[in-house]
Amino acid sequence: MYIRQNQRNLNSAQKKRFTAAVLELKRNGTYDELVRTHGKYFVPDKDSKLRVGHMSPSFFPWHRRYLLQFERLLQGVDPGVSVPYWDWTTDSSPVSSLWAEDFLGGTGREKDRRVMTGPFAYEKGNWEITVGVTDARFLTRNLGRPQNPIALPTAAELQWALDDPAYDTAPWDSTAKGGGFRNKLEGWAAPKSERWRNHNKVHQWIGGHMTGGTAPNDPAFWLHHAFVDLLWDRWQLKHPASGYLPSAPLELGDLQRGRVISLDEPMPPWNITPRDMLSHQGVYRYE
Ligand SMILES: [Cu+2]
Repeated sequence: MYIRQNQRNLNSAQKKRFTAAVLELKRNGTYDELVRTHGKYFVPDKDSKLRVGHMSPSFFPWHRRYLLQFERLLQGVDPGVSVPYWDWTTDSSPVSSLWAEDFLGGTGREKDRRVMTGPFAYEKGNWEITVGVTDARFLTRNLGRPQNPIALPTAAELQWALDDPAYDTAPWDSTAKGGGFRNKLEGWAAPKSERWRNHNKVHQWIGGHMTGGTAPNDPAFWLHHAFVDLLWDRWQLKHPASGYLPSAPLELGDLQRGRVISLDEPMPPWNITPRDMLSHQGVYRYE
């Protein structure tokens, strides 16, 4: 049992150990394997394929398993490291300590969004983008999107998702606008005036690599998704009578049959079901 800490409480030695372990995974090639996995399972709901990681109920359990894989690799490098979480409702500024030189580095420069500071700056020589490359091989960010400003989700916006007692609702995709905690927190359910909510809005606020299927190219991905993972706990605590849905494979004739994962079906690429991921007790806890 280990602890996942709020990133704002890490001391400089802990930040150093985390980023050093991440850089080692990059160096030995396993980091880019992880990025490839995320890209491969980034299936939008206009495709009629299985959606396991996004726009579907298994968004939470799939990412929980994915983060655990990353964390096990980190701990293979340094057993004292775990994934910190970033509470974006409180650390909501582009100048918060998260984005400092000694941790993730800051926003990209204006010209080409290239991250110039911190351990993942291209110039440091340790962070070349190799998966999902468009043209440039440097990490890009555009924190807060100054030319078309976007704010991080507020506590009230987050609460709106947490208050929904239904885990998810048909049609179990990005259009499940009637409600459901999953779609409200993943962030597709939004009023017309606003395109993004919660989790999706955070990806947009960071910008650059974080806005695409190979978002884990930016190590900020893990801290963001650790908070999303914590929020799943918070929702479970608030709604003890609610559970993962759909609880059984969808009926014959349902257009989403074969495209979403129900409670006891395995989530590729692993032989792990949502039920296996409902709790992380005994493995880690949030502090
Ligand atoms: Cu995400």
